[in-house]
Amino acid sequence: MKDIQTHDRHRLAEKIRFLERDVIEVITTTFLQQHPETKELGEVAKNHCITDARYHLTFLRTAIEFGNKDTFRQYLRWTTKVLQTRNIPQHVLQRFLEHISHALEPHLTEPEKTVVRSHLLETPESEPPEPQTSARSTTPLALHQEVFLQALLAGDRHAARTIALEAFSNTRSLSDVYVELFQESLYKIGSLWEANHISVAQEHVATAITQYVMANLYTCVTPAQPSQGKGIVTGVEGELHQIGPHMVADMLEMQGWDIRFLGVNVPHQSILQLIKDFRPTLVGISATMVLKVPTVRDLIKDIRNHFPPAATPRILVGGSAFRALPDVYRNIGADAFAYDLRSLTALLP
Ligand code: B12
Repeated sequence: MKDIQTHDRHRLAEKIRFLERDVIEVITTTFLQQHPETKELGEVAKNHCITDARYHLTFLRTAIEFGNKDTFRQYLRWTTKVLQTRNIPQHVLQRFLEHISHALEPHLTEPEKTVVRSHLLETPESEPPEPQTSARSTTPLALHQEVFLQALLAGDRHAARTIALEAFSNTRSLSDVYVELFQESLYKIGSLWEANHISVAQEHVATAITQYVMANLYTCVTPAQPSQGKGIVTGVEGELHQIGPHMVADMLEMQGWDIRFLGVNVPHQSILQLIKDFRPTLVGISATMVLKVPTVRDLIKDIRNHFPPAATPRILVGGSAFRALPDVYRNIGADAFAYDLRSLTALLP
């Protein structure tokens, strides 16, 4: 983004955050007035407007803050698809984005308006996003993957467990089973939900089954004796995606790290306290939602402010948010980023 400097981007992102509440109110009122057909839906339509506007604004300011318009484009492609599969035509989204632009513009300078318009008013491409994948189609576990996904869709946790144990006995590699079976199947589950082919309940069932199978599978391996040092793995406040960091914690433990896995949505003060008490040399932070990247940045800043450089652990970040923004880890003060479990292994001593 050439039209605005880095510090101006931060200021604009902050301004959007500050204006959020008022802008949401203006957009909701205008949108509902201009679409009288939504009247019969009453409060439901209003609540949808509020939620959508909050999402659009949050993704907008995050993309602006990190100077990465592609993430907003990707978000719009995703939103377009979710709406289309629910019979909401693309022009409704476009009108909605125009309302956001109009509501923001009176508060913006000319260069800021240009940036906001360039994000909001470019027609979102309607083709579906590329499915996230890191497994090659020729992977030795391709067939297992196919059937594991079917077991998740069928809600059959016993079948899923059997398939995973079988895959493990073939490969003897926990990271292969984690990535090729669990991760890839969950990415597909996400795409199916996005396309409205499965319900939220089915997505939850698939997640719960995967967690059950992971726990079962982990009893089949013997972690190495702790020899690498201490580490903690955590998700930031507001982040609910737990399986990725769980895998990272398991993998580090397998490789001889003494690990404390905190789960996700952890208050930052508690993370800082644990670092103080446990004194890890490694901290892994996970974020799935791009809009959580600023929260990761704040946590890293707090860690660096709280501990002198010699006592500061090495900070690794990962998760889908960073897969979408692979260079951002440097700007937010992390030491390294790992794309998945295999690249994590490559980063470690
Ligand atoms: C399961 C799931 C949920 C569950 C999570 C439950 C749980 N206990 O974890 C629940 C229902 C809570 C959920 C909620 C939401 N979700 Co969700 N979810 C998913 C789903 C289907 C799977 C996530 C997953 O486990 N992936 C598998 C793991 C293994 O992959 P991973 O996290 O990328 O981890 C790997 C690497 O990234 C890396 N890694 C991860 N962390 C770390 C950390 C470190 C330090 C390192 C080094 C590496 C590393 O290693 C891992 C192994 O290789 C995804 C689909 C997807 N594409 O991921 C959607 C998805 C992420 N969710 C999505 C959405 C929209 C939401 C909600 C907003 C939905 C809603 N309307 O409420 C909320 C947001 C909640 C929040 N505030 O965080 C979207 C995000 C779209 C976007 N553009 O950002 C996705 C992509 C679905 C989709 N295709 O539309 N979700």
